[in-house]
Amino acid sequence: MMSLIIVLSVVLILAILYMIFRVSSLVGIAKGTPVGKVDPNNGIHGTLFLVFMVTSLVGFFWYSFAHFDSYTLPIASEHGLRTDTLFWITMAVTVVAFVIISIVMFVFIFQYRYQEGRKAKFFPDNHYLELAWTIIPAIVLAVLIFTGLNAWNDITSPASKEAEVIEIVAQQFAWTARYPGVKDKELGKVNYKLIDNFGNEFGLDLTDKNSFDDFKSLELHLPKGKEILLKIRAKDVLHSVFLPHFRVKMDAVPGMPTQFKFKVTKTTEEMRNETGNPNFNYELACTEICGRGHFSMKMSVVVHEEEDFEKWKASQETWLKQNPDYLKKVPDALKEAAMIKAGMQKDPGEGVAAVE
Ligand SMILES: [Cu+2]
Repeated sequence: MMSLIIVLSVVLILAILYMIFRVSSLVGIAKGTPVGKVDPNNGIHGTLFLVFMVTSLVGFFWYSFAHFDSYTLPIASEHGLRTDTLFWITMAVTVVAFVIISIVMFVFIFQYRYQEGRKAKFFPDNHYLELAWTIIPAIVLAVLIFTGLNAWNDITSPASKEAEVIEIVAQQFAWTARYPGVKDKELGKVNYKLIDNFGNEFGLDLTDKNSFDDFKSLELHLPKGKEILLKIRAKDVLHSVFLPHFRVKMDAVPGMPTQFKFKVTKTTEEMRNETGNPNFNYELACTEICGRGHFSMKMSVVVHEEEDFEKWKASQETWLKQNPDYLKKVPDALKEAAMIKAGMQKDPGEGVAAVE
């Protein structure tokens, strides 16, 4: 009902504007102004177009340079350098085209404005001109697209075997990370049908022995200088993983796991020194409008040197240890192994200095 009223009001307003226009032209005719006569302010309009061109171009360049630091973040990943270079090359090419087109457009409006007694020149076509404005953009675009495609193919190529695999799970409105654990370094199997309200938010399949030492984290910890493979999934609606400093962006799609591999080049500490901001923290943000709480969907990211990262991992409690009720889901034959692997029971083979 409300939208019908809005549509009707818009139609009415348009009709009223049209009537005002009609009335003013009729008044003009009644006053004796000849129809089709060029507005005496034509020259002023032409000049105003030039003024608009100069102020907006100056404003565009001033803003782009003066506020450069507020819209470009420092890069902290290997592929980020490459994508940023491509981005700035594309930007340079398009800005040159934009400036030329703007100048030609507005200068022509001014230069060829109506002047009494001037006749237009008949200029049907020019093959050389048409070839030039077809072939030059075609070559430039092909070079941009193929270098971009090449970079994209490298960035999305399979990760190496040594990559640090981390799972990131999106849901309205939080991120949860799952690490494969320090014992087997393999993520346990998951099944969405096993997700419940009591603690199994990952849908961890406890019949798979790789799941015993998996652990959960509400902060994303990453090692510097090591390839990282983020395995991404969503539990409800579309979300999007965005790690702006690493130039990582990948949608999290329910029912369709995605992934992104990258290598971080600066630890949180190094970034604090570089930016001169002792409170600097990397962050992961959701860049898909996923509901009312979308704005709050972020996660802190901590980048360590590799050995500190290993220490951090070793200090984490396994998911199974935090949710001991789920031991009953582990097949009887695997229970003891599960308790040892989850750090709930000492490994008899390892002696006194074992887990815990
Ligand atoms: Cu989201």
